Amino acid sequence: RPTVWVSQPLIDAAIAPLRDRVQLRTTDTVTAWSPQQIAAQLADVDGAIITLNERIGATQVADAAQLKVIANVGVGYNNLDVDALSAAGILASNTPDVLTETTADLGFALLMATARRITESERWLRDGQWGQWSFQTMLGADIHGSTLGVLGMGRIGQGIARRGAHGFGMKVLYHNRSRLPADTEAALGATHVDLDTLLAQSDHLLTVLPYTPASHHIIDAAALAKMKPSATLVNIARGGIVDELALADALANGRLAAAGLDVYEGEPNVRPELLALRNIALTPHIGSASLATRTAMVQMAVDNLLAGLGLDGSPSRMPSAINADAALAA
Ligand code: 8YV
Repeated sequence: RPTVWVSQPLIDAAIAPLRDRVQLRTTDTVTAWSPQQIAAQLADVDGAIITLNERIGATQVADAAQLKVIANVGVGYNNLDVDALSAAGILASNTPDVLTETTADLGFALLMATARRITESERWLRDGQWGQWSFQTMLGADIHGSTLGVLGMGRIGQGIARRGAHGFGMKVLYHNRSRLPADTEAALGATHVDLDTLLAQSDHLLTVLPYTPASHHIIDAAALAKMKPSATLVNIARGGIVDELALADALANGRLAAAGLDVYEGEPNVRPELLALRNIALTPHIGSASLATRTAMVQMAVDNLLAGLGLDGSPSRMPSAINADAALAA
C-alpha cells in the first residue's frame, strides 16, 4: 500500500476512509514543520495532504523519489512552487468551489464588522466605557446603498458581489485581469472598472485575488491614497496583497476609516502596528472555517490524492489538479 503523510491534524472523519487504502502517517498535534523536516517527511512517501503552512518547493522534493501527489487543503496554493513540482513529475491539487460561499460569508462578516465597528464596540463595552456614551458613539458607515468594490473576481469575489448587490442593495464595482461575460456581470449586478476607478469610488473595498508576484502589495501607499478617507478595506485573500505598514499608517492618520483583515504577511504573527490600532477588525485566517466546509475541503483533498495515486480514478482525472498536464508529461 502506498504511504501518505498528512501534515496536520485535519478532520478525522474525512481522513478515515484513507485508512483502508494507504499507509497513513498522521500527527496528533499542530506542528510548525521546518523546511528540512518537510523534506524528511516527503522523502519516503507516495503522497501528502498538506495545508498552506507547509511551503513546498524544489528543495523539499529533491529526495522524494516516490512522491506522486501533493494534495493542498485550500484553494490558494502560493505555498507550492508548482513549476518545481511539475518538473519533478509530482501532481498537485487544491480545493476550489467547496469553500467559495463560506469564504464569501466571512468576507461579508468582516465588511460588516469593519463598517459598523463591531469588534471595536465590543472592546469598548468590555472595557467598561459605556458610561461615556454620547450620541456620536461608534458612528460607522452604512453598508446598504453604498458602493462595494471587489478586487479580484473569481469564485469568492463573485459570491461577495452577489451578496452585496442582491442582499444589501449595494452598487458593485469590480476589477479583475479578465472581464466577466456580460450576462454573468448582469446576473451578479457588478460593473467592471479599472483599478484606479475602483479605488476612488469604493466605500467598502474587498480584496479577493490570488497572491502572485503581480498582486504583491497591489494595495500599497499609492493605492491607499487613491481611496476615500471615509472608505473601509477588507482583505481575505493573502496578507501580501496589502502593504501592512502603509495600511497601518493610513488608518492611524485618518486617510482610511477602518480595515478588516483575515490574512497577514507574517502569519501567525501580526504586526504590532496593526494590533495597536482601534479602527481595525482582525480574525486569524478563518475564511473557510466552518465545520461543513473544512470537512468538504479534506474530502476533496482525499479524492484528489486517491485519483493521483491511481487508487480511485486516475492521475489524469483528479477532481482539481493544478498541474496535471505538466506533471504527467515530466
Ligand atoms: C486555508 C485558504 O486553506 O483556501 C485557502 O486558500 O486560505 C484557507 O481556506 C485554510 O485555512 C487551511 O489551511
